[in-house]
Amino acid sequence: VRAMQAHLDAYAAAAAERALEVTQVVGAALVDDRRRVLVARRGSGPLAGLWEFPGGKVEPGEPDLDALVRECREELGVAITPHAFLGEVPLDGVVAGGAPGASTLRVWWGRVTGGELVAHEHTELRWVVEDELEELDWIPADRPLLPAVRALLTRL
Ligand code: 9L3
Ligand code: MG
Repeated sequence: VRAMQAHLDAYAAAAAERALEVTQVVGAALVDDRRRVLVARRGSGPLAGLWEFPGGKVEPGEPDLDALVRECREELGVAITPHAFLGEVPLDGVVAGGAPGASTLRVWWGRVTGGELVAHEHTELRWVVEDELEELDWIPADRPLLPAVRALLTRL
């Protein structure tokens, strides 16, 4: 009985820890030397067809910027150099693929520093100028970041 109680305690502790785990998502606003930013169209899932800044979920214990570099390598086939933090937006934890609770989408801007762009997970990649940003059909989470991205493109 004592062994079973210890087992149940451990199980409850692990479950409580999981419930507190928050899925963080990182995204990259990659710019080129012509004042354009890279946008990507999601190919599958509930957000299929919508545009986003490429990126994805941060793994447990992984630093945000490591996740950003990893996601760009996995999704786009390129090496990137992050330059500065652009902004963050709250995300529904369940929508983000994690436990209920507050998650965030954190976006940095940066540049492609190696490799050739290939859409490994998206249906389309496009370099757009500032004026083209608002009219795209965005994932709701990404739209609040557009003023910061537009300001960035203007001052590049
Ligand atoms: N998400 C929203 N905006 C973004 C990114 C990269 C991701 N710019 C949302 C979509 C998913 C969740 O975060 O619900 C996890 O992203 P992914 O791992 O499916 O790319
Ligand atoms: Mg992704």
